[in-house]
Amino acid sequence: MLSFLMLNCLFYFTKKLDCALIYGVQIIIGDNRMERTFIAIKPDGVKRGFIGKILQRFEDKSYKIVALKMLNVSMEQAKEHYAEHEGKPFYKSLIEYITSGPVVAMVLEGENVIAGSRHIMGKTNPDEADVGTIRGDFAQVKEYNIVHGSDCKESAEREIAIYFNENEMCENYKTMLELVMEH
Ligand code: RTP
Ligand code: MG
Repeated sequence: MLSFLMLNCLFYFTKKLDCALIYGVQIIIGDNRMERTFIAIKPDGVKRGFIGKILQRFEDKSYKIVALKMLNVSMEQAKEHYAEHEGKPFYKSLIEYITSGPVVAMVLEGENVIAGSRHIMGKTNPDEADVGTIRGDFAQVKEYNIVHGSDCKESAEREIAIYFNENEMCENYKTMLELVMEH
């Protein structure tokens, strides 16, 4: 048991430091890997007509859509969302970009959905994103990379709270995957 815990801690501490502790604690307290994440189709994705195609990628993976809406991101929401990037050279244009048109915001639920959905999205820079990922297939430049996804559990909880109220969560249904896994 002790070596199992140590192995997990070692693994998670090689990941991004800001998320390592949270994942480590999750394993130690024996939580399963069901998570929620915040995903947004950014204004360029909406304007280019890719809402359906992007949603399809996440639905194909059978992640459960727990909340979904289209909205204009307010300046306040944008600044709160991207607070970690304040002061960086691209911060101003990032805020302008995310408030430049509607986004489609959603909460997805599933096993390891935070890392899994970022895998589906691909790397930040579309030049480096694998073919088959959303960014690899639909984007060319880092500043217009079409989709956002939380990068760790702490970010997911924070971002979901910026965009959704508790009463907007629709969890009272079962996906086909949930039904299949009952047997
Ligand atoms: P996101 O938060 O939007 O899901 O993207 P990410 O985690 O893959 O990347 P992050 O480092 O959090 O950057 C947030 C967004 O800022 C823009 N960016 N521009 N010009 C640049 O060097 C630069 N770096 C980042 C991108 O739109 C990126 O998605
Ligand atoms: Mg990010």
